[in-house]
Amino acid sequence: MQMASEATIKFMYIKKISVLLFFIAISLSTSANNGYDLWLKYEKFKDIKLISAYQSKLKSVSISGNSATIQKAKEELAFAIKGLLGSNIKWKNEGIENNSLLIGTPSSNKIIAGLDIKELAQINTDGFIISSQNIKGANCTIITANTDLGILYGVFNFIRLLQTAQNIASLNIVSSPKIKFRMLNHWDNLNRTVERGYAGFSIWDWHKLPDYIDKRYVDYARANASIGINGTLVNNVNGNATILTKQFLEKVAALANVFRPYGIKVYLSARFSAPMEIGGLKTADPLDSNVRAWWKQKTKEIYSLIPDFGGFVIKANSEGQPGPQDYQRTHADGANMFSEAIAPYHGLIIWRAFVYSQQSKDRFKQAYEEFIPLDGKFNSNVIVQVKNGPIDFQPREPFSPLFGAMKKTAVGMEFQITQEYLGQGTHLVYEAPMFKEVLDADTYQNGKGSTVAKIVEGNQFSISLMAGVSNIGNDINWTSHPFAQANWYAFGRLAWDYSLSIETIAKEWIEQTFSNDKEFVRTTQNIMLQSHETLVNYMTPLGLAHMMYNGHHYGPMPWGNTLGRPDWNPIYYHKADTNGIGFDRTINGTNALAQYNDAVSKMWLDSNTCDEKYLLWFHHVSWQHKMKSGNTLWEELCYKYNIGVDSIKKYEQQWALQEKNVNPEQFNQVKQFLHIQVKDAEWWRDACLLYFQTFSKLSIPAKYPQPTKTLEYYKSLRFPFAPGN
Ligand code: BDP
Repeated sequence: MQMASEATIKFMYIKKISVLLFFIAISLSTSANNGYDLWLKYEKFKDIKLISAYQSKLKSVSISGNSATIQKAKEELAFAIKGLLGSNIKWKNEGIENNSLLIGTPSSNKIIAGLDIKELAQINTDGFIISSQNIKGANCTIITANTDLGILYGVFNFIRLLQTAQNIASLNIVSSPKIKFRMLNHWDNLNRTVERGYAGFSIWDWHKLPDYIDKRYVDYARANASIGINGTLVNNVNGNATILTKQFLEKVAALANVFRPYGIKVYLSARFSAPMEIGGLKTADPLDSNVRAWWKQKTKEIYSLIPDFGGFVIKANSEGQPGPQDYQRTHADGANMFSEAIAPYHGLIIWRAFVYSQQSKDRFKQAYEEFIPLDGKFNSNVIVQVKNGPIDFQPREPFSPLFGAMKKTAVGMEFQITQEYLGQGTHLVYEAPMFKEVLDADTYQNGKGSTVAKIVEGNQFSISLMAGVSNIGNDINWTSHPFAQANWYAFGRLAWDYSLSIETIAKEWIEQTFSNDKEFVRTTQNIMLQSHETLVNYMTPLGLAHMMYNGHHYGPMPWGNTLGRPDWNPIYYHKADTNGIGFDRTINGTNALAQYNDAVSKMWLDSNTCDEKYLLWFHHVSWQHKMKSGNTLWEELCYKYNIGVDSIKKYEQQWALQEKNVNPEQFNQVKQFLHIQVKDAEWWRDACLLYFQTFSKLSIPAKYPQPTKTLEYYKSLRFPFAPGN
């Protein structure tokens, strides 16, 4: 073998090094752009004037208090300033200086106490105040609150002002969350699969816990605290009793330790039959004294490991889960058993109202029918968690009639952030308009203006709750679709303050996540604001619902009629026949409309005046039914499906022009996802119209593209390993 010359070896060595450097450079330049940092990106401003304007207002910073929470606030601020302005904070211990930032509660900071700020009485324990003050001739900005957690929230809010390039010279922000418990619900299994999760596996690495603490847990807590989320249910509502064993509780305790400084409490889903499965009892009857004693003991054990444990979430007698009805007891009997066990520790019992059985003629009505008779029978530390709509997180649902109808029971909201029925991991859908539509809906239950949001805020109860089923997984960017991060963000912002506008939330998210470029923000915000209506148009227009594939729920299957229970089949929901389409929920049908206050049912009672968004939710109308546009129902359906497809195509074109404004990695990711979304929208349109055409016997107007494939083709599609199932 010929020996390589010294020069060749040197050359190869240099080549190797440069290849290595190239890869290091690539990974450094892209690591900041893979979406991991969420809306906490803290990238240095390009605008030098803005940097110096901020620097001149932040000559020094003092922060008082020495709790772990204050320490986190301090770290975050230093990290953000370093990133955004490229400079280190000059920390000051005492005294006042012109153009400084002063942070503390009146009890930790004498100067702030001396200001005697009246607004502190207006905010609750989590609220904060950010205001510009002149203290003894020095112009300062202060961040104050009644608690250290309020300070942390205030600091995150101050950082948001910087990220969104706000003027901080004259501030007067008084902010307090309207909802007390602002929670994420993770439907995460102990084997790390995530029910209805589309962003990889669970971020909880149970096997390595409690000894290995993934940095993700800290970043998860930072992200949640930054938007005010203060609770996390870490395991699936389809519970596994193993989470309640000592081995797993120690793992949960390790997570709780990470979250505590960020004000986030841990909750657990309690499997009703756990006393039998892990406790060796013969029954889980909630009135059995041994069962009650078992839960008391278990709760005591949990609090010994996690002193600030938030409470239990229970899915009972729903979709095969065990519950009190297995023993001829009521939901209230079940909930109150837990309530008694947790009362000494001031924890919360969250009892889900998502119940349905095949006995019911109309699944829409069942939760109301089961829970209204129990109103007033739940103990005061129990809150009933109700899904936003009466069925199950469909792209559009009218609000659940339970809101406002339960007068003597606290009722919380459950939204689904994960996009089970909204295109899953690949469709761009900004959910804030969907959340807001429900929150703003008037129930009329306590007179005009009793919006769902006000009912959830529930002033007469000491507990109020908004929960969102999480869309988080271990994908590098947490949520698969970069824009799905906006849904996590928007959920938190609305749980804090449901009066925030969807426009504001979208804008601030875009600015923090991508860029402050005005044109980019405008275009992207427009896409986001329209995206939900667009999805409704190409999936379930005019009040259609639940036409997704069996099981995994990806894609259209309006013909579905093979599952054992009628209410699991799409044909149960749309009821298409040769006469027409839609579910008659008037007095001629199931009369579900009667569950609403008269003022509401009046709006939806008549198929000629009913808001067309909800038409087929409440009426079975003929294919020739005259719509407000002058179209027949069939023509309107064709129009809606087509406008849905056209809108997505338009977003695809608009996004293609944004290359210069977004980092290449996320730009390309969104571009590819939009392409999938276009294809999926066409698939939805063609599959649904071809299928409904078998009943309407009408042709698709010639002005629209005609399907290029047959109905049989669409029926033959299978997705055996679709995620989240
Ligand atoms: C349905 C989901 C199912 C959940 C259920 C629930 O398909 O996976 O377990 O909701 O909320 O939407 O309990």
